[in-house]
Amino acid sequence: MDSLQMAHSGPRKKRPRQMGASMASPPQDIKFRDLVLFILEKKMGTTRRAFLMELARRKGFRVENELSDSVTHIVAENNSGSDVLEWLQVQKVRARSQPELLDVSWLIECMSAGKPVATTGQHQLVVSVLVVISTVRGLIKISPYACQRRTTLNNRNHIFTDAFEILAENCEFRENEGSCLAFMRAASVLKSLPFTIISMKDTEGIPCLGDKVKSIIEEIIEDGESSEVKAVLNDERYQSFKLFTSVFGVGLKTSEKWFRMGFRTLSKIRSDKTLKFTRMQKAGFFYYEDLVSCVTKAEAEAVGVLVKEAVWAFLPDAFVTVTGGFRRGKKIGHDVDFLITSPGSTEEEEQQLLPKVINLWERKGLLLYYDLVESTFEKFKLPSRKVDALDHFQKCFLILKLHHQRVDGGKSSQQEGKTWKAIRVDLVMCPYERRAFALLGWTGSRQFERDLRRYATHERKMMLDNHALYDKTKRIVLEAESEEDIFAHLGLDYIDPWERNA
Ligand code: DCT
Ligand code: MG
Repeated sequence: MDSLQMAHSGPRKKRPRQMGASMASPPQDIKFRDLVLFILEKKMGTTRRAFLMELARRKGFRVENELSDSVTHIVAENNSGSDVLEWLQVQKVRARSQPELLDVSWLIECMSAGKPVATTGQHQLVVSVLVVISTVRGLIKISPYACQRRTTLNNRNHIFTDAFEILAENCEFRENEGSCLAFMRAASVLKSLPFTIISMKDTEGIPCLGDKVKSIIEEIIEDGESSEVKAVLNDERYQSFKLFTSVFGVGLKTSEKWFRMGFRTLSKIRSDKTLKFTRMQKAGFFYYEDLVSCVTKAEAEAVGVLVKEAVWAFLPDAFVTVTGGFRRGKKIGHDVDFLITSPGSTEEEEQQLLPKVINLWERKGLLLYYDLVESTFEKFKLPSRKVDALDHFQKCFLILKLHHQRVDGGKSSQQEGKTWKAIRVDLVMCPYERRAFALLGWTGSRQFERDLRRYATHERKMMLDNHALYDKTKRIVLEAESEEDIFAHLGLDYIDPWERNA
């Protein structure tokens, strides 16, 4: 282990001379003939490289001094897959068509084991599918996957993204999935740009911008607005669907029905005696004004206190984490989402928590609406193939009564008479060992999640959902203690929650 620690800690100041790179090592027995290693010096340094080469050879690995077409594994340190590829491209000698590109952590594990260990996503250097584009500020790299882009709330292209979000919504209302996705992807990539688009030249090379999207960008640059967006905003169907779906519990199907029946306003629908409403829709109408006015950060924090008080009354060791838009740093949201998990609970205690919490709030008169969805979670089930699959954890969709005095000590704006506001809250309860997957899934944004799953499927041959990650090539389920672990399994750079506003 001593030598390995040395491998970790880098070169010592007084290294014996025979460790130098120029020193040819004596021929040693090669035990593992299937592998031919090459260790990249770039960013690793001559001394450490020589040390690792020597060590690997002593353990029976074949290590080449120079790159050749017989090399099967290239080991690098502090380099991304793309860095290594860039380096390979300028070499005079070609490597064979597809050597594995691995992080030095793989070699160190091999040294520990005294034999080659299987390569996993943690070791593999990903050659990200980045497109390099030239801008006034120099070259920048943009991935077609939102999970490889850092998207903060600092959107420099609102004028375009607002337009594409309206067009996407209109396509959703018309159940035109393909176009909906194209507009959402365009909006998403534009949100991540570190500059504002001011001419068509700025759009060159940016992924996810098809001809249709580009023609709309061009029109907005020239005229300040898009005629298509204008038409949508004036469209009766769009306006009605937008209005109807703003009611909690009303989706596309109900909107379609009401629209076909000729309804155009909520007041007509509310007062119609022939219509039947679900329990959810009744609550949606009853608390409509409160629910359409967004939840502020201060209100979300006050709800957080309420949730923690209730949860900790029953499970003092539980972790209560705000997820959704507020975890991504948003200042407003349509609801407040929480993930709850408890390291020390039995399955039964876990299952009992949400009903107990609901019961407590009911007794305190804080529960305005609830819908408890029982868990359909199965431990051994593989992740879903669908990009938009619902998860299986036990969860609860609520409307809570939040007293103004609980927000900022009552300093916030108060309506005359009414001393509280109805707030939409989602609680999700997950088994402790799945918390990283649940947290990643419930933090969103939806576009970020979709692209994570798409990336896992198409670029890594893995399946990811809110419960688990499965490696189809190795046929193993990959465990994770944290979100960082999941990104590492996928070979992705870690993206912080506030950079997931795709
Ligand atoms: N999510 C999920 N499964 C669901 C619903 C949501 O995995 N059945 C994920 C996707 C985003 C995240 O949870 C939070 O969902 P929302 O609250 O709908 O979105 P938000 O990003 O929090 O936006 P808002 O501010 O509108 O609440
Ligand atoms: Mg939310």
